[in-house]
Amino acid sequence: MVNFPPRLILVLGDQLSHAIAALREADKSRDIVVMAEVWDEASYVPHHPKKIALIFAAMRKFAQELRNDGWTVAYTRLDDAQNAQSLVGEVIRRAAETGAQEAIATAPAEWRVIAALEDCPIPVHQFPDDRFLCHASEFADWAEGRKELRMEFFYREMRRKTGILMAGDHPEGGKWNFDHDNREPPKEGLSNRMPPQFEPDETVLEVLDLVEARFGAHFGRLRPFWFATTRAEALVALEDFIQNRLPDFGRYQDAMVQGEAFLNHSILSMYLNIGLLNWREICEAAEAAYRTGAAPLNSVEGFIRQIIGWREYIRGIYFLEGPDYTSRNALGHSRSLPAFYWSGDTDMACLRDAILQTRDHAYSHHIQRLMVTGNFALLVGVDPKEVHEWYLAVYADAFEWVEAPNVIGMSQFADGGIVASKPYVSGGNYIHKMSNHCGRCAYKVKEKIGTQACPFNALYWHFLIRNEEKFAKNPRMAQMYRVWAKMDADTRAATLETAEANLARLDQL
Ligand code: FAD
Ligand code: DLZ
Repeated sequence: MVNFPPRLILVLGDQLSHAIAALREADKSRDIVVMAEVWDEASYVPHHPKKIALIFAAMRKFAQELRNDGWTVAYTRLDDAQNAQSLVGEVIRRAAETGAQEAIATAPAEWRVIAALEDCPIPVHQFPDDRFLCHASEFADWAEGRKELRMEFFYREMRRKTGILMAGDHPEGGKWNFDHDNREPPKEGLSNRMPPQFEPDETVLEVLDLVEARFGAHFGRLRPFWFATTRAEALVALEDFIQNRLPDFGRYQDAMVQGEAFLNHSILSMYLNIGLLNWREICEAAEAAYRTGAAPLNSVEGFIRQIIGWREYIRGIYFLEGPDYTSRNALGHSRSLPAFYWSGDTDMACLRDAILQTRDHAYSHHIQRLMVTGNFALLVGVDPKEVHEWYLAVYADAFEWVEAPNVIGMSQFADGGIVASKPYVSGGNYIHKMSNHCGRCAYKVKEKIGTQACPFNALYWHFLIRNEEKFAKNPRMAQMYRVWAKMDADTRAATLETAEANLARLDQL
């Protein structure tokens, strides 16, 4: 009988699914699963300590599940003496140790890691990651020949493809999109429905000590740590969302409440992105809640759209646009990220709250990311690469494939309008309408001019005026330029002066 050498089956920290392609390609009786906590991955940006702890703890537990299931697993801990501290280094080391001459991987979700595996001296066969609904090539076919890549049309294709929320050939309820009924301001007393909090077990406690010792200087609080770190726990988190927060998800999707980080959001992105949950079971659970009358259609449709619409669309854009996407800077912005993004030390209440929640939970919700931290960075003209690196570091769910199109494209308009048909910018009024921050802020949202005025107000006009050539002809923005034209000359001059003063103050920070 011929004895074939083992092959190495590489499983990365965001590939913790038993149905992952590389495991399907493997032979349990012959191959060796390789998993490694490595310095290179833990430090290419200063990840939030909670994010590193989530990934390491979930990796250790997944490795144990694989062993229980009969796999041979070569697992490297960060502090192991022999650790080569890079993914490729670990493949080379394990190959030398076991006699393996080739490796199998599920294609990584990041250009940087794909390129590293392609350059590995041990051949690494990369199999498509089929945990997504839409393969990159299917997205490219959809995009081919279209003048604009609008998410809404892509989403309808995904509804048809999956049959989710369909009534035969028609969308359930007669409409594809129920946002008209969504996005209400917070009602008085709207507060957190806390997601379930999981008591750290021995594995988690060990990881927390390691992360504290090695990454304690990174921005972000490690403790208390209550994230799910196994699929079983993530399923509990899913069930909790469906029962307790989904019914009002649509209504309060865009609401912001001081000190309340979670509201009606699912807090599932981090589990979905590392493979503990999959899109299908999440969407089926949400659809079942609608079919049984436990949640209304506006919430369920709005939620499902985020997952089979936005999430898949964003991934399609990342792979369509290629590795240079993170270097795009269509508006030529060059300001450094204000230092308070790393401390929360600002007297603007909305920014402070979003940044402190980020520090405490490695989480803030979509509207805080888009219309508070993202909006401010765009209005003041921060270099989009710096904005991208901040978002990639500070959120537990941040992996480049999903973070970059949201930041470079949706939030900073640095891709020139591929993801967003117009820049997501606003003055203080939007934040005032959707939150209770302004009543607790050092600035006055109703004032536009002077040192007491909410900085978002004058900065908003400054942004529009300095980019007039680019946006005045955009039909979705023309109205704002008409409003500006109708203001008297003194008000316009004072507004721009206020904005300049705000920008000068930022330079002194
Ligand atoms: P919910 O509000 O409950 O939404 C449900 C699910 O829909 C999420 O879990 C997520 O999987 C998906 N989803 C919703 N919106 C998007 C979107 N725009 N793109 C992709 N998936 C989406 N999401 C990440 O997963 N990782 C990131 O690094 C990330 N960075 C972002 C940066 C910016 C500037 C912006 C504007 C958005 C970003 N998002 C990112 C999208 C979105 O903000 C998060 O997915 C969401 O806040 C996660 O919280 P949740 O699980 O409670 O989501
Ligand atoms: C994000 C991350 C971190 C912090 N650490 C590791 C690690 O030590 N080992 C590992 O296999 N993966 C890690 N990851 C996830 C990888 O960076 C991820 O696979 C790539 O970003 C591709 O999405």
